[in-house]
Amino acid sequence: MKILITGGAGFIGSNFLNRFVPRHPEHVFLNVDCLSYAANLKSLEAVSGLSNYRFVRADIADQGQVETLFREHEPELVIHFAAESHVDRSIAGPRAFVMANVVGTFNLLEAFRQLPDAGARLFHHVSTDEVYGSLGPEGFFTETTPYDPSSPYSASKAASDHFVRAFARTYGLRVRLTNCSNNYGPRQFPEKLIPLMILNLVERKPLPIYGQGLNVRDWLYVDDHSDAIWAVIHEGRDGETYNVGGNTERTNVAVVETLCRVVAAETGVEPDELLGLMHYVKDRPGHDLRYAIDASKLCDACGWQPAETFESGIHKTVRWYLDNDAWVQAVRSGEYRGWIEHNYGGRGAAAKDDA
Ligand code: NAD
Ligand code: TDX
Repeated sequence: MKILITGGAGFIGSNFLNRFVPRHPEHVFLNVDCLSYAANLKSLEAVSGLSNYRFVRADIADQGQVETLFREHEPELVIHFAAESHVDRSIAGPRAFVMANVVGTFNLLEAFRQLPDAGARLFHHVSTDEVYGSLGPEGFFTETTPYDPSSPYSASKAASDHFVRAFARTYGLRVRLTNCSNNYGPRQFPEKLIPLMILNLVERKPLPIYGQGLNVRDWLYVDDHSDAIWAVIHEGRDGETYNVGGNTERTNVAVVETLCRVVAAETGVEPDELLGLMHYVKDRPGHDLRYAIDASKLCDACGWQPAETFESGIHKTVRWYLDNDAWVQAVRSGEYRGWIEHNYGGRGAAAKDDA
């Protein structure tokens, strides 16, 4: 099968490709990514030489590039990860989120529905639990919870979800959606809570906790998310949405304390020295209090269960960041951006094979 993956150079997409490209030589995986600040081709070194993997640099917000790609490759399955994904950036500059997440998704759907025999192909949309807004201290998000997004990021993801479902109903497309809780694991860009804190701990920098640190997130190890998407593609039903979550609610303070203790143990430092770096800063505007997922529909329909506990996943994640200094330095230094520009040229020059 020809599988077109968008956003495969980002955190979740690259972990997905590292997991499934080597296991499935019978499928061809075409990774389409514009290589934004959040992308890292170093995350794909293990698969980039495999014969069933190809990379194309393209911007999904560019209608012409998307049309060319779809005409040329005629994917049987699209798995759509690409997005602007950082909530704080969406508060500082929401326009990029409308372009990538709303216009980008729309362009993919438009090109998808024009493929020959489009109704026989499958479009899998990767989305977030943030579309449901904020929970109080009790209850869980289910697939029927009304949409109530709080940030420009979550509003743009909500809009993209609506377009996917509307295109299915209007044009008879086969679509499936997954709305997942917060992911963590290797290869995550260090602007999100867990990698940011790990790297600050290693460098003994302050650990900035928004507000009182009592906001709750439901954490899921990234490979468990990838397995959930694979399970929905193989066992799920067309037109359906599946919530994905790890039943692992933690306050932000509890997450940061755990990270302090794990990094201390892994590096032979006194935990108190690291715990002393915790530092409370101004809260995020529109900061959702709590996310918690009821994943029973997915578990019942597709037989999915998370394999990692929070403790095992956090240990693996801390170890990965400690062992992959070259990846970390590349993301942090301007040198990596220079390499991308040198090798891949301007953002507009895509829709042709680059590797
Ligand atoms: P990420 O920011 O790490 O990666 C996003 C990737 O998309 C990058 O490689 C980037 O270059 C690419 N991209 C962005 N705009 C593009 C464009 N216009 N054209 C082509 N490529 C573009 O994000 P992530 O954390 O890997 O998230 C992947 C998907 O999963 C997103 O749709 C996100 O909404 C969703 N999601 C993320 C989480 C999470 O906790 N990270 C949870 C639930 C859902
Ligand atoms: O420095 C920080 N300090 C802090 O207290 C950062 C970066 C975050 N936080 C808090 C804000 C949140 O309550 O930690 C929590 C997690 O923050 P993020 O890592 O920014 O994630 P979140 O805002 O919850 O959104 C994430 O989960 C769902 C992803 O960014 C989205 O892409 C995904 O859809």
